Amino acid sequence: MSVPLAAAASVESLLPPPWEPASGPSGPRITAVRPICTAPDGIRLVVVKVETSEPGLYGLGCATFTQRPMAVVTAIEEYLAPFVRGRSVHEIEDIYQSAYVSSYWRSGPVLNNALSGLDMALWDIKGKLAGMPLYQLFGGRCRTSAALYAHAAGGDVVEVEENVRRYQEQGYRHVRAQIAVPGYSTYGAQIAPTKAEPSPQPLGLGREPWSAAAYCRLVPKLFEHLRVALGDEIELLHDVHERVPPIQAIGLAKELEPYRLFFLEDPFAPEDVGYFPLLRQQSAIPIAMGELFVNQAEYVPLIKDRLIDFVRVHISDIGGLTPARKLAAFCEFFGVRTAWHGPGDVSPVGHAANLHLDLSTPNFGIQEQHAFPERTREVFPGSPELRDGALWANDRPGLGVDLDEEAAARYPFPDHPLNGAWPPVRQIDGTVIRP
Ligand code: GCO
Ligand code: MG
Repeated sequence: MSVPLAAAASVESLLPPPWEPASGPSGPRITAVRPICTAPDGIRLVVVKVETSEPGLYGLGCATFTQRPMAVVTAIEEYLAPFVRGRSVHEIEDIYQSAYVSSYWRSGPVLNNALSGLDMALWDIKGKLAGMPLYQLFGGRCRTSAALYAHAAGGDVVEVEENVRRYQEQGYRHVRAQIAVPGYSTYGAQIAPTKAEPSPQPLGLGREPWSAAAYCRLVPKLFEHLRVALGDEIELLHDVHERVPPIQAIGLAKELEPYRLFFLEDPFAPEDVGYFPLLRQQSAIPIAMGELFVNQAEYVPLIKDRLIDFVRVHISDIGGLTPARKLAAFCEFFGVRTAWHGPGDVSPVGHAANLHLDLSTPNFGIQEQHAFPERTREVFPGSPELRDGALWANDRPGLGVDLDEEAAARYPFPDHPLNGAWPPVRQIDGTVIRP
């Protein structure tokens, strides 16, 4: 739509689009799009509430980018809310398409998270209007619940083994195993230094360094131990978290192959995806990739060339359910399975969005679990239930999760000058490496 500059100053002149009557059967209209910040479990969560002209009708969406939450809040308040106020709640696809390109320079985690908050909330509203849980609108369930993988970690192989067993006793059949590397910082085992409250520090001081070589020597020993100790049944997973130089990651994949992992996650950083064809030639280890991708163009080559087996998509980072549904369908045609990102920095609203796709997507692979602590459940009544190593949806319309705003306000973001930003991870010589 070409709008003269003077006219562009008035939102009314842009809305509604020509085919949408100003009132009548086009249904409820968006009256407000509000970011709500809360940290019941110490993790900074951003959830969007979309309010409508129909009393009591609202939707919720996850917009959590925990390392840059206030940038997302600004994008919502200053740009997205004025852009969609007055629109009919029914036009999800058109709202997604027009909001996506309204910045001209598009995508990226800040804008996509803002868009996701709006998009998921509109799907939530659509489900409420239809009186159906979202998995019904998405075509109905193909399974009763979504199999979960839990995170087991430890300071040595025996401790990791004990923690895997603990999850097996609770009914889990899939467990991710991470081990601390003595003397070094590691992703996923120990009090994760990358997530500790940061303090600006001079080179190399204040925390343990990272060593790719020490890590790559230890991880095959962990999985050898686990296979011998635990037998063949248990499905084991591992997250490299992009920390290793590409050729060492290829070597690691080859060494891990005999232990039959369910998947090896993020062997390369997004910047190094050119290595996937080489990895594929050398190892049949199943690969999960993509939690750091923020643009559809990053997935397409890896899927169409059959270079990965699972997509690890952080749904709010790609803009919400609208793009995620298309991506899942694209994956189906190439035999790639879904493994939506589900750590603690996805709100229960986001976990519910994952779950409704898990239930209705034929090419579902596995769901990452996060056990919501009591305080998070207090803020988000209706959060999906974890039972027997699986995630279960309730039968409420829409996403099925609510937000108690008074409770949310009791848990403000932790007060810290960096407000969620990660401190650097460094090699022994002080060089910063990917987290
Ligand atoms: C995973 C992850 C996460 C991320 C975190 C970043 O669960 O696979 O890699 O733990 O590190 O979500 O904020
Ligand atoms: Mg990961």
